[in-house]
Amino acid sequence: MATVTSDDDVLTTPALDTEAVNLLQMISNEGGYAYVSMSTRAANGDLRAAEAAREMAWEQLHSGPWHSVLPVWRDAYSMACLYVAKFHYRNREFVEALRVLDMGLIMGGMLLRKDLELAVGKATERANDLVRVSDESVVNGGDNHKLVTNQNEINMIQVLQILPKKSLSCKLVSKRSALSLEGFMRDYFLSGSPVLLSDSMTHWPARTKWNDLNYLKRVAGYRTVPVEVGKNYLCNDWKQEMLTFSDFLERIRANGPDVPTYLAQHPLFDQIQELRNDIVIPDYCFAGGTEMKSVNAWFGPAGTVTPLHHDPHHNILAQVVGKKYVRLYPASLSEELYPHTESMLKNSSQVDLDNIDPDEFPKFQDLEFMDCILEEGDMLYIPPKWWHYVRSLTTSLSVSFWWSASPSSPTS
Ligand SMILES: O=C(O)CCC(=O)C(=O)O
Repeated sequence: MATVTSDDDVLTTPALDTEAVNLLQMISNEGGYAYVSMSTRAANGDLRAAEAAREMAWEQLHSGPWHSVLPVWRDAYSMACLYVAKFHYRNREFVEALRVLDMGLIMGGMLLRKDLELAVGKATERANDLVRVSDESVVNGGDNHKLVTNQNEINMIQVLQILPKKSLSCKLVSKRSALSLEGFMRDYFLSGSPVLLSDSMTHWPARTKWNDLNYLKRVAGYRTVPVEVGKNYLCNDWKQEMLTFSDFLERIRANGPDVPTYLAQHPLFDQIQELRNDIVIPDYCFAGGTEMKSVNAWFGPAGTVTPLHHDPHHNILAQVVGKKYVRLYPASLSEELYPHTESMLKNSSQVDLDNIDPDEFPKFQDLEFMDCILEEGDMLYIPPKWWHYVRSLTTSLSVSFWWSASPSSPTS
């Protein structure tokens, strides 16, 4: 008897169907004959061949620095992920399919992105349907489902013991409530001065939704995300891992004595549409004839540290859940901040603010800085090239918006 396959059992991949022949030709041109052979077998439903093709593309992605990887290999990786996911989906292994699709979204190219997104939508729906019947992962009762509660109120005496020396004793970043775009341009953007902007994100759905573990698990629990584990990216024991968002949230909740797990500088909102719908690009990011460069998530437990560094873009760092301490030094003090000399780390300071060595870095000692505590609902404007050090004081979910001003803007 012939097996009947309904549309529901198949992941449709319109872009892959149209682009496969061309893409395989381009991969052949780069000498990827083994990949082409495996991928052709994968298209006929051979899982092992699909896994092998994915492995081959993965090796290519890791064959040198990221910027030197040929874009065709990123598309090849997405292609193989789609073949593997199609197989799992047909077998009703929806969580497994999602894991592979997310890897395609995170590591793959743009050519087949629409297919990956379409497939994620279908697989998420099917995975949630299965779980709705018996949901054991939902956290019930009281405040248990909250990431941050009133009990997490910070004690300033304790906080000052954790923060770098002299914190909150110099100049505080000025704070403005519900500042207009014109006011922002006139008083801060044009002069390149930091400002703390309060009461400008009350309308974000994220402000009411993201402090709820049940919500986050429901919309993103099965999704795979890259996280950083270790004191910070300048330390030797620092590493990256891939985790499901659910497992990541559990780690945040457990936040034991070990080193923190930080979902840092990840374009989560390109990956997870439901979370994208919860945030709003602040009007301030339209200052200067904008080009949006990236919107990144910074999610983690208390105690994450982003060491002193600077970025080339204008930045609004929006605090959705929890609190962070931020310290800022102007670009004019760069020399006294001892930037690393290797090209990859040139934008990071050698000075560890949590353990300053005055003999090694004598010029650093008496530098003036500005700092602030970024409270839930606050946004901090960090002008381009301003050095910043950030430490989370509670579990914290923040979003950064990086943009560049048009070349004709006085601040570009
Ligand atoms: O929140 C953090 O830990 C760091 C944020 C940051 O460095 C940025 O937005 O550029």
